[in-house]
Amino acid sequence: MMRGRSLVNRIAASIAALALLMAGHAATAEDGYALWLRYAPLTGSAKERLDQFNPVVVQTGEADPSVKVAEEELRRGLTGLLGHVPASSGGSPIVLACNDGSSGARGHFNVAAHQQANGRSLLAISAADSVGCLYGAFALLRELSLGRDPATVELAQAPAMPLRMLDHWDNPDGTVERGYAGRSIFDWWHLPEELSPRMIDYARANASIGINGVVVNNVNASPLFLTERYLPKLKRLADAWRPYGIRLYISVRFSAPIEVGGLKTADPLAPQVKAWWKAQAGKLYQAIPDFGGFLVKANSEGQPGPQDYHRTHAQGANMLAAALGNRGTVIWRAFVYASSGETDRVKQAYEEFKPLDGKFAPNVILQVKNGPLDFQPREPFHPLFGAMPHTRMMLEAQITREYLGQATGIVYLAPLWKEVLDAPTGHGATVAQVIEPTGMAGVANTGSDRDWTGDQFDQANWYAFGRLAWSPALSSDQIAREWVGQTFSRNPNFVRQLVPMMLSSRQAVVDYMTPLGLAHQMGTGHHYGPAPWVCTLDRPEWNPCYYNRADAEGIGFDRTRSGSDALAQYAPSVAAQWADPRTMDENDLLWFHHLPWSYRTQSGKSLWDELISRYDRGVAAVDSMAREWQTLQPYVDHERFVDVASSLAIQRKEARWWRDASIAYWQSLNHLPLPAGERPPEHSLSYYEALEFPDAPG
Ligand code: BDP
Repeated sequence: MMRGRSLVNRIAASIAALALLMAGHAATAEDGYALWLRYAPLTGSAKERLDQFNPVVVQTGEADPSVKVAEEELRRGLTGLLGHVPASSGGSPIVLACNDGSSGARGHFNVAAHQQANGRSLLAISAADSVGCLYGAFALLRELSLGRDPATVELAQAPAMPLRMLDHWDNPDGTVERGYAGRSIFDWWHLPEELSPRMIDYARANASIGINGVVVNNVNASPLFLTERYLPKLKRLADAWRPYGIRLYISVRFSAPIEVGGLKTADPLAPQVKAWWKAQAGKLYQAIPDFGGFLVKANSEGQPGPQDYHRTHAQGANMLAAALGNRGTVIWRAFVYASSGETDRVKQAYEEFKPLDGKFAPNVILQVKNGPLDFQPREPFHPLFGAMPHTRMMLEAQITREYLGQATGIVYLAPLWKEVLDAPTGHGATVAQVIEPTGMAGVANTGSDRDWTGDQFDQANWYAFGRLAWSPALSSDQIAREWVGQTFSRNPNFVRQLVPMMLSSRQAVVDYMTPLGLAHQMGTGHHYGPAPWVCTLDRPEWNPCYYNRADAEGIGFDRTRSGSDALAQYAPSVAAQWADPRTMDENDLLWFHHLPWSYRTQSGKSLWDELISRYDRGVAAVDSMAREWQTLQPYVDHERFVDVASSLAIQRKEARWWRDASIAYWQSLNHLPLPAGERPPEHSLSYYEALEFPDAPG
């Protein structure tokens, strides 16, 4: 009896130790590195169904690298989901058919379960090409990760747009412009000899959401990327990513012919300049046969460009397009504003590019930011969408949160992008429809931090960007559900509570930072924290005061006919919706209108009171996220629970800081009392004005 008990105890103790070990193992893995590709073991009925299905990954013996990667991923994913290595025979085969003769968009796939004569199911992943198969494998794993019954899986998908890209603002020295997740993930120093395993995990993550193009360097481009020294480095990356369906692109500096080519000019019409770029393209293609092309920021914020030689953007872009030939694409950015003169900054891109409609070569794409200013918490969509019917146009979004609190707390960006994608341009199409023939690029938020994005919840933004580029029709809600289920927990209670928090988090950041259509009120340079008082910078449009136009009487930017008339750049049906402050969506109120503080808003409150209630609403929303997160502890591993909790604590402080500093400044102008019962700012205006952030990253 005693002996029996002690044996039982010993066995129990070893089981406990093993469980601890496994838990320990899991805990060390739960640092966010695995992203949404965790493949955590299924439980309950989902586990029973997969066990019963007993998937067997059929080895095709195909030499195609993408097929091999797909098979590997299926094995890896199923091992995680099953809790053991999948059987090698006797179960339900998963078969890849990667040359099924179908036509359609590159990357499309079908996944379907069939009943076999022997009574077992068979899961077929079929596609016209091997990358389609890889996408199919990832899609199947996503379904299974979310607990779907393998015997009933039926997917038929195709990417909505051909180009689904990440733009990295990474520099050769390892810094990342507007990066908040550590240093660059690209190790140019050790390349080409060493390829960090991170480069493969990065490619897996991208392929899993359908990203198929990566610009590896900053738009404020170093000419180094066009030197012989960098060619083998770029080649090594391109070779590593090819199986994952990712093409490599680089940002180029327009004056590179002078800086690294030894020429006296970079004039796009000069024969020696044309010849130099052609030779560069030739070398790139020789090393990287599927090289994607060039991304160009020209004549913007001090960058060189064709206008330095009195040539147009089209002349500059077309010269590079000719150098690439029809194998590659020039992606020319529309983010420009003049370094002299004064027009409303939000009007300038339209003024410069609209007259060039139809003048760009067929392999040039104009890349337009979602809004006409610069990645603000909320902007109306860019008036160029739909306004250049003879120009290929893609959308540029910012995944890294330069102006939205950088990498703290929870700010889920899918609702921001959806707002733009779903907007009718008034030219007969929504923004999504305008860009669908072309694509979407997202400014990446990755870095060397273990969790990749500096904040667990910013992984959701990388994920959401890819999913929306794959299908802009997906809802923010569905994408959040997918991400939460794969990344944290599939527990329905957890998902039910967390997803609404994510969905409302973007409006929260708008509310506590720049409510009612205010914009660009962030601290100069670092763009972190509030600075609406700044009014002394050289260029007028660098100053927050330029955008708020606040004084004793009122606040807001008049962009109607009585003001800058930026409204006239929109199609008449769209302009009409914003023309009247009394009927328009007040989310954009002060973007288009300058109004007295006493103006009666749709809530019946004065503009001043409404503004304050919006700040309060934002602060309250963050408080409530932080409170709710505490209740979610039972569902989340300790490491990530604590990580998110401390990040939310910072966001709570930031929300108060934004509210208080903004109110203190507006009060210094309008001298209005706070509505009864309102908490006064915690500090004086001079306190907020004196804050400095010399060590801010990015
Ligand atoms: C702004 C950033 C700046 C970028 C610029 C751009 O502050 O760092 O270089 O956009 O998009 O948002 O070119």
